[in-house]
Amino acid sequence: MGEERKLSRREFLRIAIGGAAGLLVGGAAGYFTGSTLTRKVLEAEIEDLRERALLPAEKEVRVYNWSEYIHPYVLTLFKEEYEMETVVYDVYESNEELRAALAAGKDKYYDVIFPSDSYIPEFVDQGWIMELDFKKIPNFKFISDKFKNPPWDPENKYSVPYMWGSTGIGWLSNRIEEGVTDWNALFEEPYLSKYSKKITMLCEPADTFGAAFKYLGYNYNDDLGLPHIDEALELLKKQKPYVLKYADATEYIPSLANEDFWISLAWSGDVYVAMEDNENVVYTIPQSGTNIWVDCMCITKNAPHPDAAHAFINFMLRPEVMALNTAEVWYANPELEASQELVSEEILEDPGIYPPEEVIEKCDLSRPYTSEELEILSNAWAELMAAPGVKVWRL
Ligand code: N2P
Repeated sequence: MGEERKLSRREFLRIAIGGAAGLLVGGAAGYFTGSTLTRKVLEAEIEDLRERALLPAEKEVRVYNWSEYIHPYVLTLFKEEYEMETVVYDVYESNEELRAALAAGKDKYYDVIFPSDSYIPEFVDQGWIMELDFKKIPNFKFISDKFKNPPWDPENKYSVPYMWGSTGIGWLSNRIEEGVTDWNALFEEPYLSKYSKKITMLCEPADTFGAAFKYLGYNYNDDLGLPHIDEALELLKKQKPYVLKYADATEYIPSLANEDFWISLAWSGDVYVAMEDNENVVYTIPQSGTNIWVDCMCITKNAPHPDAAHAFINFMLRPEVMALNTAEVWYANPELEASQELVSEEILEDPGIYPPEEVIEKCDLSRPYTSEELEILSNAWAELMAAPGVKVWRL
């Protein structure tokens, strides 16, 4: 499966990109072969979008996104089509890293950022993100209704959804003989002793604690109050001696693929990226459920290039661009009607990427965190990091 998947995907991307300056017209029409859309329909739609494209006077945009979260060619396309002189694109690994950067003044440097759902209210409170001008984002109409007015931005003023997914377990089928079906694989024997120092958790505090909450039978997005936070901290401290690392995507994608990590708490699409290089990599949504999250696009309140930032978000919402990004990063996008016929069946039908209703029902959807909760989480995380156990001795 791995080799076949790899070839067909690479082939597809080659075709999609082949159109070069023809954007997703010539090239993507090849990619979309087999879909119900004809080339003509697609061309007409793209022309229509082009006509209404709002060309900003600003010639630069600075984007700060998660690692492994865009098709790189999308940046080239944007730069060409919007006649940008400079597109700065930097990456981070967690919401905590993003928060720290903004707190250190990077809100005055970057234009577009991609916070996760739960963090948006705090970013508004801190004055880090602006109210969006939806007149400049006409492509918002492509977002499915179920992703509009979410609990973390009830009037849809500050954010636009980008990709959604789950937090689950990436593991190696050739190494873990018992297989992995649920959270016990991260917290119980025989897994801990047998796979000691082959287990990794996420560098994102909310996810590592969320996994512990879920294993303990609480909501993944527990209210972060006592006594649950202490219980989760105790569990994570006990687990820590068996943990190799609290890893980020830049680490766990290659390390699952090269079999340095055997069981990793990880984000769905990233594990599929690792699968491209190793067919033993598996992604499992734990049977007892997990978190379904939505990452969003926002513009910093002090953005140096607000018009270019709006144009960039609008460009990212084009169904063709959404589909191209989904094909690259293996995450589901929120344009369930508009972009789905452009997404390959292989992705649409994969329950680890677009989970079926009965799986989603067992999961906890993200909810907004208050600043106080984030403070509690950050203290608990600091205590976990200070606890003994993670050092690996090598001769
Ligand atoms: C991208 C990971 C983003 C998912 N590599 C985290 N919400």
